[in-house]
Amino acid sequence: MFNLILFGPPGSGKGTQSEKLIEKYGLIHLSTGNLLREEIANQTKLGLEAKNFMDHGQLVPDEVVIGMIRSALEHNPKAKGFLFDGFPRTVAQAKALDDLLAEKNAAIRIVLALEVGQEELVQRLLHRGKTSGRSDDTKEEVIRARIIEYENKTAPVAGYYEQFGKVVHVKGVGGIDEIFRSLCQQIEARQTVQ
Ligand code: B4P
Repeated sequence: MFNLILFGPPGSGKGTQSEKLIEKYGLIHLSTGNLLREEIANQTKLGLEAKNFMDHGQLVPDEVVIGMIRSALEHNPKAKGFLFDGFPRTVAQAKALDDLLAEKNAAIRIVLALEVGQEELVQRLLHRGKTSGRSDDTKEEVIRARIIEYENKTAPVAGYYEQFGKVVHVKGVGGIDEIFRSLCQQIEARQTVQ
């Protein structure tokens, strides 16, 4: 099983690059952001609770997202690998993911960390907010709150995986295809995806 994490701040290109990577490598895409937005669209209890956090630029509680990932893993027993996008976002989530994968005798192979400067992130998300219909992309103060939440709670996740030598930093500024090629090189340098 080949499992990778696409890591980076909000707006760094995780969702954009995930679409291309899953197509190329036949991985199952698990985006906690997308899963949460589906819950909101379906007006479930979980979705209504999550919306409150997301609209304020805050992370949704760990137990909610860990539960969603557990269930997604259970629903895909034959997957040849997963691409985790926007998960884990806290060290507690990272440890829970390691435990869930260990139950399948699997592990995270590589963490690809996209590097993008803060002002570029804000501009990208404001731009997306004009068309995405996402309430968390329209207000600059919410976007900046998401970046602060990232620095405080999510950036330490890279340190967690660095102790196992799993993190590769990739420049996330430039053309989408150029960044995609850099990501593919790193994946292929690590292993062959079967
Ligand atoms: P996510 O859905 O994960 O949202 P994101 O980080 O904003 O998106 P992403 O990083 O994928 O966007 P992309 O750069 O591709 O999370 C939303 C919210 O859900 C969080 O704030 C949180 O509240 C909650 N949540 C999700 N997961 C959670 C978890 N595990 N724990 C707790 N809470 C959780 O795209 C951004 C824009 O940049 C696009 O318009 C794109 O076209 C553009 N772009 C991409 N690459 C570019 C490039 N190279 N050049 C120029 N523009 C580019």
